[in-house]
Amino acid sequence: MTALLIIIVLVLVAIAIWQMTKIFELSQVKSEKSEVANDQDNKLNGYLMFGFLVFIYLLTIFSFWKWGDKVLGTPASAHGSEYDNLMFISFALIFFVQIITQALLHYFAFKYRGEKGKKALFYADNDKLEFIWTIIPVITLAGLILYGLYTWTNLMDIDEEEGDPIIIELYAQQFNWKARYAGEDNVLGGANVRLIEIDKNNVLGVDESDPYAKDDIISQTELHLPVGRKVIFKMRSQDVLHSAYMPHFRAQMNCVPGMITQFSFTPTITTQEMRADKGIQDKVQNINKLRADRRANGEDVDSWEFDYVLLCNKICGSSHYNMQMKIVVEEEEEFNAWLEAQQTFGEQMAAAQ
Ligand SMILES: [Cu+2]
Repeated sequence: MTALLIIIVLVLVAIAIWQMTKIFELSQVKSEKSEVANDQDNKLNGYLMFGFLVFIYLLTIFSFWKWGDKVLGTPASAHGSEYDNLMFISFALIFFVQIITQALLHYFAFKYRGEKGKKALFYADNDKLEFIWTIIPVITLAGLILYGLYTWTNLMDIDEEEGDPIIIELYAQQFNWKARYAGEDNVLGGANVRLIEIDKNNVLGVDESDPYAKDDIISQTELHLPVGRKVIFKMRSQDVLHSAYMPHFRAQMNCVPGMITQFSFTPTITTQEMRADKGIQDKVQNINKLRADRRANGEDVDSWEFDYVLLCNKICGSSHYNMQMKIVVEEEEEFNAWLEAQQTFGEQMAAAQ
């Protein structure tokens, strides 16, 4: 109610100001001031446009200098550099065209500013010019789109028969992730939200009667991946749209309630190796410096060590910002040892009886 009253008062004040300026204008004796721009006005506006051009160029240079290092660093998956190339070429092209067209736009606005006695030339059309400025964008955009499609089909490698992939389910719910490994048979058991039984800790709704489900392994805290082996992720969502985002691996796929979406990649750099990466080390140092400052102010924050991370990249509710899971990429033997130590779904259900 108070908000409504405040809005009404603000609207009334705005109307009052508007009416007062009108009265003020009417009361002015007609002077030299004309609504029509003269040569001097046009010249001033031309220079102001040049000023704006310089401003956007300086802003661009400043942004590169200040935030240029905030881009994603070394890609940690096999398709990562292909993805980065596509991104870089698209950006470079947009940047190049933007620099040239902005300069031309502002220059011509200045050159053909209004001047007394100068009359605009009536120029109906020019087929040749129109052809040129249509065909160049058509070819460029078609090239970019084809290159994008080629990259996409190349990295959408979800063929289960090829390259001995390991099958992992990513299960999204407000506001956490769970991972289910397909186990020894490398086949995920059936699952359905209707089969969720909290009493038995069957939080993913895995079908107990499905023989494929017995050896499945559910991890609630960490996602372990073996380096150099293709992983096929099958994503499910329990409630709303989520998006499984693994920035270091250049991977993202929506998780949609009622259907299974897929994405696959091959991790190429272990967590240990990535911790030694120059870009990552700089980032860690910078964050730990900020945290040390906060500690000095009496805040209780630990220093940070780099880990790969699975994030949610769809605004899915109030705790969306904290919907994440640690990813550990390790050598195949370490991975197998970790997997070995986990309880299978069958064991978990037997223990819950
Ligand atoms: Cu989410």
